[in-house]
Amino acid sequence: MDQICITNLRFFARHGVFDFEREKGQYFVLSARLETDTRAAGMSDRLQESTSYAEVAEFLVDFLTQNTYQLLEAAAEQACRALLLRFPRIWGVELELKKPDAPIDLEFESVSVRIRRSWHTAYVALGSNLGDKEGYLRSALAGLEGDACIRLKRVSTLIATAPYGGVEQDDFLNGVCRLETLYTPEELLQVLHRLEGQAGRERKVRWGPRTLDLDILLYDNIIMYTKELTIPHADMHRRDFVLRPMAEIAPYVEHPVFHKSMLQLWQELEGTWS
Ligand code: A4P
Ligand code: MG
Repeated sequence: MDQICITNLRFFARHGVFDFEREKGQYFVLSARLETDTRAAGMSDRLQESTSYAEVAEFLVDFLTQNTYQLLEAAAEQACRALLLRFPRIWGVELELKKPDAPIDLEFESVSVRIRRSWHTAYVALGSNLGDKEGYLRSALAGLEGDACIRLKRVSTLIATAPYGGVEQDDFLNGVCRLETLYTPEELLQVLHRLEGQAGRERKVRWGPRTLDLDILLYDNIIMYTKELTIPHADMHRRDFVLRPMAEIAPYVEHPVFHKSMLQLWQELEGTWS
């Protein structure tokens, strides 16, 4: 992706673990690479189609002088988050925060923390088969939309589906959505669990009836398998109630393990792929 770079911006602030650092303050030096698409501005020569580096520089300095952190790690983390929330054209940022006068009794040029943070694209499956099914799904979507670190981009048609998995139960209402998020997969899962909790979800029977089930299907192109999380969702390629709505909103998105598009996986499941 294209980059707009700000190099060695110097400002006075009060970050540090020691009391004297927070009382006296010291100079910090910041560099940022803003990941954004500059093509439109490059062709039109209009600032409205880009992000003003002056505005970004002022925003970062204001943020880092108005807030105080013990650690460079925290200052960098929070500054990246604030920046990505404030400037919608910036997809990612690499930020280095240097402390040239860090309290170390040795000769050195500076110490620094450098991190890269960005938005991520995730697909989430929604399901309900108890009570006001549509109401539960709509409030879950509203909950996602209301979270500052999530941008809900697209929601599939909600479809009624027969229960899958061998447990005798009421029909489900299912759908999927595409979102952009600043959360890691683990943090996103926590948000989903919180929304399930708000819908009064009780975990009694595996694959059994539930007011609300929210599963992460895909998260960028990552493949992960931990005690907490399997991404891509381990069973998505066998589920019509996932692949049908995915084929609607993301037909050409590729499954990172099988290297097949959502449309192809769905057609294969239906037996119509030729
Ligand atoms: N977990 C691992 N990977 C993921 C992931 N990618 N996304 C872990 C979300 N969670 C993931 O889930 C148990 C644990 O799975 C989580 O704590 C998380 O750490 P759960 O929702 O608490 O338990 P569950 O309902 O027993 O399992 P699960 O896997 O959510 O159920 P399923 O597989 O989603 O099946 N039929 C139709 N037609 N439509 C449905 O929506 N849903 C189910 C539930 C069965 N049959 C259905 C439907
Ligand atoms: Mg689940």
